[in-house]
Amino acid sequence: MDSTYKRHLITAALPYANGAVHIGHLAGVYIPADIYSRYLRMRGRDVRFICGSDEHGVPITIKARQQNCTPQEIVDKYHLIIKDSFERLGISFDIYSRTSSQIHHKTASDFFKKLYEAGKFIEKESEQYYDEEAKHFLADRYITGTCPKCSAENAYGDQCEKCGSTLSPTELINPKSTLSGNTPVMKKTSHWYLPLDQYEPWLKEWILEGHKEWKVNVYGQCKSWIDGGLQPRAVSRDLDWGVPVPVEGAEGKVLYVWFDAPIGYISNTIELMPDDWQKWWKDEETKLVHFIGKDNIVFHCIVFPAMLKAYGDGFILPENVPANEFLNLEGNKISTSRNWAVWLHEYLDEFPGQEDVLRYVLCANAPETKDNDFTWKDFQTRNNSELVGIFGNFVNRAVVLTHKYFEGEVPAPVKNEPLDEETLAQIPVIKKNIEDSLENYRFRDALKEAMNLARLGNKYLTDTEPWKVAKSDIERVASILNVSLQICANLAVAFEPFLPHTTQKLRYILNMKSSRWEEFGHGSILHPGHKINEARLLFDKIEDSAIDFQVAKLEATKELNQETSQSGEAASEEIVSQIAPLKDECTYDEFMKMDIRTATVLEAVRVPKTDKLLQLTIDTGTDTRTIVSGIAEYYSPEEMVGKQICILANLAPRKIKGIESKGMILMAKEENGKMRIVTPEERLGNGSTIS
Ligand code: B3M
Ligand code: ZN
Repeated sequence: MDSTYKRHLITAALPYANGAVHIGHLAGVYIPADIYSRYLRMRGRDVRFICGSDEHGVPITIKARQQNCTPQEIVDKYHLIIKDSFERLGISFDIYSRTSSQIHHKTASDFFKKLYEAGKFIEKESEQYYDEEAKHFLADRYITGTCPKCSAENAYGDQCEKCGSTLSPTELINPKSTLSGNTPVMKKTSHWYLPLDQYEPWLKEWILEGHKEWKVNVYGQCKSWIDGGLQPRAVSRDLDWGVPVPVEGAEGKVLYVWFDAPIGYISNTIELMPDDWQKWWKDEETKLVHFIGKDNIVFHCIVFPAMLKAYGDGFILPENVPANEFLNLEGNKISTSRNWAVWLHEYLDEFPGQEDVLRYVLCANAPETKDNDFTWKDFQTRNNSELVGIFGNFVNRAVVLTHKYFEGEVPAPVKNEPLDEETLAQIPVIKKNIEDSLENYRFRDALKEAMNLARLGNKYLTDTEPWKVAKSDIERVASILNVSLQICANLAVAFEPFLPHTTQKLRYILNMKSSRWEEFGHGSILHPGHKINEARLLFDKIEDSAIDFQVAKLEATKELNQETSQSGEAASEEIVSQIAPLKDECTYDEFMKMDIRTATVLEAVRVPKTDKLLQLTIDTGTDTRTIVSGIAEYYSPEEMVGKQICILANLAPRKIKGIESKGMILMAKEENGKMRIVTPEERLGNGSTIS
């Protein structure tokens, strides 16, 4: 245990506020960081767990343009969704703030200014693409063109999504600005750069010599960056969204998002402790640990430390950066743009009261040393066979039997046998293994050890069979249940960092006021005569139907992605289909009478004796209703379950084949007859209004 440190400052990567949080973020960063912070607090350490939304950067401005709103509106929306979903999952930040805050703008701006005035930057002029109509320099993502490697259309200035090549804007063939559609011109612009090359000797010493204990994937990436020769790194950008560069004549320029974002850790700390923050960031007796994903290693191990080093003033450096690899979903890379993800806020809505199941599965499968895969089948199996079948089953039997034979009071151990001591002697061993694993950022191993405690209890009860012994020897049963209840009480402590919702329930059942780490490991937490409460299930079985629904949702997404790419290909083959003539003009008021909303298909069946009709049960966000639709030729009932659709919600109800149908599904229909449902670009809440 790091008893040499007075304080522990834990940071978790600031999630971009241009989308929700998904299971990849949780497994990679937030669940391990929360387990570590909770554990340290239980050990009585002085901890601050810092995070907040990362609200600048080009992706946010692109999303704002796509959604025809401002970047501030985008970050306001997603900051709240992210913050709320973290709270519901039990991620115990001491502060979750945001980088569009005034305090962050001031902190980042002052940080830049100090380095600028100390001459720590170099200024370089370069030529960049400029859109003369939009009067805007173009960030890489604002330029598209033909990929020089695979000739795919619509490659971006930094990357071709088709062949995955990393590009630079000048490589694109026939570049176009996404702002005006025009061909951009090259224009001179100057920016400031942090000369990372000047910090190479120091970084070699600090990391390659001084932190050989860092995780192999982290140390290895740092070594290859340093051995590859560090280059000056831009710290400003031509953008109108971000922290303005605080230098005369720098209008239209902002701090590069990866310069300002890590300073967000500092500004969040200042916001949390305005008078006290300095000792957390400028005292060697503070241990600083950054929790991140592997794509952020260079920024947290090389760029940000170089910034702190350049700033001086006693800023401490990270003691460790235990970055995780990536989590895939059902064998494919998680992708927010293709909606191939399990979104935390959706999970919490669809699995109410099962927050800890997700925490458990994502910790058990965490990509700690290599990319790993999340499947819904494995999620169900781990819940049903491990949480329900072992942990929950053991606790339930111990508590029910204590009520059955001892009126809910912890019995004194009257008739002990060697097995009892042998079993209790296992507890401190398991505790030590958990401590070693947690203190070395091995969270999967720590969780496995905690689960071994539940297995120990479950096996002990099964082997001793108190329900049989009770017929002849109630004194023996007293000892067996005393041992079992001690193991239950130890579980309430051991699992606190991992499954906080569950241990809260378990403490209630055992009538335990708190769960202090130092109690863990003893065979006498609950004293004879201690009254426990009635049993209640810690975990619920997850049925196949719940898993089928989730898989169907993903299938619908996959199909939509395939269509989108196919229709993209079809378009590039210049297939011109007959297009229906426009209808007569309608007035704005006439259109506004239509109430068009999103909905999700819950059930779907064929209408008997018809070829074209499906009867759908849908959730409109305000009600569950039936719609009959002529799409059976294009979609099977199975395909429709889980799909998000758009409906005309206020169409007068009508009977179709004797079934009352309330509303109409929006379908796109080509003149050649092909029909496809219309669905939002990414899943929204049911009942979202479409205008
Ligand atoms: N906003 C998250 C990411 O790269 C990025 C982390 C910033 S931490 C200072 O996914
Ligand atoms: Zn390409």
